[in-house]
Amino acid sequence: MTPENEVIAPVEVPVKAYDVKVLVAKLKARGLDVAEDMAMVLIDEVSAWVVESAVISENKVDDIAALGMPELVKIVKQLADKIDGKDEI
Ligand SMILES: [Ca+2]
Repeated sequence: MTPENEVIAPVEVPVKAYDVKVLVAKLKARGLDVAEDMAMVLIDEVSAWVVESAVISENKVDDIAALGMPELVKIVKQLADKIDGKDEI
């Protein structure tokens, strides 16, 4: 229950699936201003960390997820490439 005079901000629903601009804006709002080159580093390191962990973990589900990582990285990097407004990949 909210007070009668409380202003509730409208929820913004992205109109485009996997819109990197939306993600970057969300991160910036949380204090993480991500430049394209840093996004690429994050993608490389997080994906490598997940695959390395999948190999040594006892969980078998992450082994299957790790198999799709190269294709996922390719897709995510193409999206991250749009952060600076220039398509370079
Ligand atoms: Ca770019």
